[in-house]
Amino acid sequence: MKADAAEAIIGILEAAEEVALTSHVNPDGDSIGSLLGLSISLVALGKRVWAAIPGKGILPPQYRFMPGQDLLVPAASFPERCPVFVALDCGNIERLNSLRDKALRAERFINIDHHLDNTIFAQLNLVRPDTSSTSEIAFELLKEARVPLTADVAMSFYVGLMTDSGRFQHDNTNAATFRAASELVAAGGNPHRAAHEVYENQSLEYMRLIGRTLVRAEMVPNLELIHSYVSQQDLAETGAVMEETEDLIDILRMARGSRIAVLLKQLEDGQVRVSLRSADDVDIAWIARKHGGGGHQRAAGFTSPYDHETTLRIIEEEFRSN
Ligand SMILES: [Mn+2]
Repeated sequence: MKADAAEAIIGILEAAEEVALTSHVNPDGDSIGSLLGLSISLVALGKRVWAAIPGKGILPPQYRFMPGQDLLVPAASFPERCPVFVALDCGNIERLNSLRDKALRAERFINIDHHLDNTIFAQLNLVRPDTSSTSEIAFELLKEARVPLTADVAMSFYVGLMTDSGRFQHDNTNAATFRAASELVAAGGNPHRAAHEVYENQSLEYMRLIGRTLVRAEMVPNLELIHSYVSQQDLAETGAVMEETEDLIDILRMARGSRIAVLLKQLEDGQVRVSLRSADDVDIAWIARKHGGGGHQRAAGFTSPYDHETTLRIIEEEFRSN
């Protein structure tokens, strides 16, 4: 851990009486896990905490078992000028969505993240791309501050590690990830419950959506690229909600012969959210960056103003000309 940034952040959090914390818009398990784990800890230390998911503020259904979610408040209820504002798992400031301006107005603006392409947008930036997850960084931070780890906090961070490491299978998983996971489980994190709630407790509506998405999947053999899409009509007809589709891309990318997976999700406003995954040595982050998004070398995304067919054509062209 970058000692100076971590130390400075610990000092600020220890001194603070009020802290605002946020995940990124359309939050994943790591963003939520780090948000809830830190929020529970700060409340236990007697701080006034504002914790929110920016944008629509919806906690995805597969995370509704998580401790600390009663601490979540609407993003709009954040004070105009927060004494301390902590952005979690946000690679760039746009990920703060509706909370961007309040973050910039905060007296102290802190960025805790593990994305390689983090734009270092805050006053204090603790960015560790060598770490499995933001939850792992938050866990290390609390350890360094000698804050006691409760079972609820351990469970929150464990969910972050589990989801961002792809159940300890992605290439960001190393001995340090398992050491952190081991400590979290020893402190009360429950691996069986976490896996069951997040991965094996899907709605039948979402399972039907998975079916549709796989039925229409297509392979572009010369690019070793598999793609599919989800439309608003699919959501309406199956009854699934977009927030529960986080792992859909990981099902798509299992197909033999694919080294790149592209999932296009039509948003309510007609824009298309693009998720990209790749295998081995294929870097896909550059495409996401080029189109205003970001992410990791093998897991990235961006939002496209075009429909899914045009967006797919653009992506294929990028790979062909690269
Ligand atoms: Mn993350």
